[in-house]
Amino acid sequence: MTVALAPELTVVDEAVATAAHLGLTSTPKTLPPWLFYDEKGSQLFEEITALPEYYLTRTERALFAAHADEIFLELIASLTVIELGAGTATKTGILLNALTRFQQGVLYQPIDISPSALFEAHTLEADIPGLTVLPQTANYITDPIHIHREPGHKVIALYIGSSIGNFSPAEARAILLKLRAQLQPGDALLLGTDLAPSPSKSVEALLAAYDDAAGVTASFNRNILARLNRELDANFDLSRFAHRARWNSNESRIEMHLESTCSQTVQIPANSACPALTLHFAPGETIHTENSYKFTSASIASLLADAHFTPARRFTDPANLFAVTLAEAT
Ligand code: AVI
Repeated sequence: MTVALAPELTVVDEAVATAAHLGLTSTPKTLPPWLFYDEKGSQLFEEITALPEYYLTRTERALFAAHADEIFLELIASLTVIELGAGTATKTGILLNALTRFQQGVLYQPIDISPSALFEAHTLEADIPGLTVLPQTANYITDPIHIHREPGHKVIALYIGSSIGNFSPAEARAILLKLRAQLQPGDALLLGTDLAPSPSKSVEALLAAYDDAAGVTASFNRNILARLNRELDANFDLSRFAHRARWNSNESRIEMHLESTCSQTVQIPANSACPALTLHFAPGETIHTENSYKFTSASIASLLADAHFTPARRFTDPANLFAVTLAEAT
């Protein structure tokens, strides 16, 4: 007698499997950008931040170095600091260092989904005398945010690094509204945003930041498929997907895509979360992997107003590449 065996299902991270299934069965095909950030992708992103073409990180860092004192003097209050999506918090050290010169003892609460990034953020405590780090492992989009407010302190929430740019306008508004619900009038938000092209910022420079000569961003983009091969046993041939960065002027965003260079079929076997999937790609068909929105002073102001914040100070570099906005919760 032969016994029919059910096909063996691999046990996978269900969020990864479900997101891949949903995105790759959509028309046009998409993958959500949070899938970039496995261990390899996080390493590649760190490399991106040091690339000559990727001006965002170093420009924001320079703005912090130049204006940290003004930011804290503007607020004239004892402050408790929280940070959404803190990551390893390397740039934040500049701000925290400055704040410890204005007040005795600073409580810093980094919130991030990655425990290993928060471990790194915790090491700031050893470098900055007077700093106490209280990390919170949470997804600030889906999980509740808990703020520990010291008595008599205002809260300053940091949302920097242009992280807000990776969300649609509706999602960005929802994130800020959720944050605002945890704040009191008079609390503050420091928001880092990348800026739209202007007479001093060309579309070419913007595109180069997302398509660098060394090909690190291309590897970062393709790593999303490598991750699906590793974790879901998919059989994407990475050499058959070209990295594409496009400027979408109607939406004011850089889009990253992976373009199929030929007609091809890719399999994702059945797993504990999803049935098997056979994907067909036409030559030139793309998987849309990321949006990175670019702002103007008007679009920053209207995003803040929608979430009940009023801009108080705006800091930009001479070429208007990047903006750091200090806003007050109203
Ligand atoms: C994390 N985020 C702000 C980056 C950005 O610029 O949108 C992600 C990135 N994608 C390609 N290069 C960097």
